[in-house]
Amino acid sequence: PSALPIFSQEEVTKHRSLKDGVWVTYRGSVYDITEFVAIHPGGDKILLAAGGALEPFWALYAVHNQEHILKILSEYKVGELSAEDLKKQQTLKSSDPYSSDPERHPVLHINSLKPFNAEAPPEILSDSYITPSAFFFKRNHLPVPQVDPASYRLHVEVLPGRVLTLSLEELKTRFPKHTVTATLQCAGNRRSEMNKVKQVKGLNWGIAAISNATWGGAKLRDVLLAAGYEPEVAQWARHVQFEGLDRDVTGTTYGASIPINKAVSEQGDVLLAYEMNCEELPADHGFPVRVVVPGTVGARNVKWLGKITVSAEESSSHWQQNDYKGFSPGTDWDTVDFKSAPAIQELPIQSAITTPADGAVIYRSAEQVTVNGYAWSGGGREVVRVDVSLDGGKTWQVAQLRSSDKGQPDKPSPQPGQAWAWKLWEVTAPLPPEAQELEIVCKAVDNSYNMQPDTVAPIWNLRGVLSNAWHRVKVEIRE
Ligand code: HEM
Ligand code: MTE
Ligand code: MO
Repeated sequence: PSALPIFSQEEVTKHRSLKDGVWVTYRGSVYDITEFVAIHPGGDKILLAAGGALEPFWALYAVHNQEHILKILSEYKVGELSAEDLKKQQTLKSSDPYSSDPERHPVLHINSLKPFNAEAPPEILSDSYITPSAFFFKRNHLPVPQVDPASYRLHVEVLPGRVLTLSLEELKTRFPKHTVTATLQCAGNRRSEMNKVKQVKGLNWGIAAISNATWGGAKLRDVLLAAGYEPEVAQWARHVQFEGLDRDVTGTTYGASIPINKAVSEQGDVLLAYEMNCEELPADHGFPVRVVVPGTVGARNVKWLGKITVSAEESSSHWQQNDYKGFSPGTDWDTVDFKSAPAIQELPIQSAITTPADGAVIYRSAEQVTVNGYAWSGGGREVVRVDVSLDGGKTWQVAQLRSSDKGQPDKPSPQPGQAWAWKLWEVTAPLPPEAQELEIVCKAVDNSYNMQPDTVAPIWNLRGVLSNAWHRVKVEIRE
């Protein structure tokens, strides 16, 4: 029984601004979250719920249905909602915006169901050079939009007010089709390792928020040229903005942008992809059209693409401005200034061990151990070496790299600056005679001689992005 006051809905609704205070209700309780608004990781969207119920918003942004978030909320409790008003709320039950999401393979490890975020078990990842679409990681911020391919239109605005509109058929027939094999990695890949240092905010990704596919589509460069991109535009243009067709409750779409140079460069290989692994793009990966920006963080590879705009400014979207940025380990939510850091574009060098799994057991009678993994670097930089240690980093050996499936001949080397796809690697070594445990470590080197940092703590950041320290797994040796 709480000693807190009882409020009517009318009273709660009076608190809809920072000036009058921001109140919300949740499951019959009333919260004054005025102080929390400025430090909310999801930005000022939170104000949409001001004066009303959180439930319909949290049905859409179901990332909130977690213990630690309910705990934050509980700190702001100021009272109870009157029984009569609570009953009225319950008759307003909203329908589930995720009810038309596609089916997914049950083998995926789900990090969040609504929106759907999932990754493959690591051992599946290194079993094929091209990740089958069903096992390709899925990272959605919103419900999957249902797009009718017949009425689909892509709007391309190069000069203000002059819009080229393309149907799916026109995109496929008016422009030559290119295929590019490119690895996509979420900025949050391996975030769970940062969580072990100190809690960060974000989905708890393991090592498989990275996958490799062959994408087919029109070159963004060709489409921009057809839409009127010319030297005069190059004088003022700095960015290309993309808008998705997935929307939140206010109708705001997912959005991001990339630098214009990447978009128009012949060597940039940016695609408006309508095929993934030789099939039509699956619903989860952006059907009917997505942007593929090789070498660039997943967040800029906008799915369910609706609009392209050439601009002097970056995208103003939440995900470009107030998320997907890196900060010092000394910066926390009370001191962070998102304007002070650039948006992540190219990603740093990365590698991880896919097998054996952490905690696996190897029997002495096996005499040897085989270690598998992946390695990739952003910006088209090629992975040139992976070092593997079985003793926590004291001694090292060089892994064998491949850019194809096991037993298949390697692909020809990419041009410098166009190494968009990962390499898989493998080491087989005798078990050290005395050891009862192995601490297996890997680290990769790219052709700029960029290397991974050895530990996580010095690269910890409040959002848990860019997690690329040496990957370590412990394995027990049993007699
Ligand atoms: C993210 C707390 C209300 C929209 C988050 C996160 C926290 C949080 C802790 C980070 C989650 C994570 O990534 O692990 C809260 C609390 C709320 C509240 C305590 C109420 C008092 C709202 C409302 C909205 C909203 C009402 C929308 C109208 C979002 C969005 C994100 C977010 C869009 C980012 C999700 C993403 O990364 O894709 N919130 N939130 N939040 N929140 Fe809230
Ligand atoms: N595009 C739209 N329209 N909506 C999204 O939520 N998520 C982005 C990007 N493009 C997203 C999007 C993020 S953060 C990543 S990591 C990649 O898509 C994931 O692509 P995938 O689901 O095909 O692996
Ligand atoms: Mo992402």
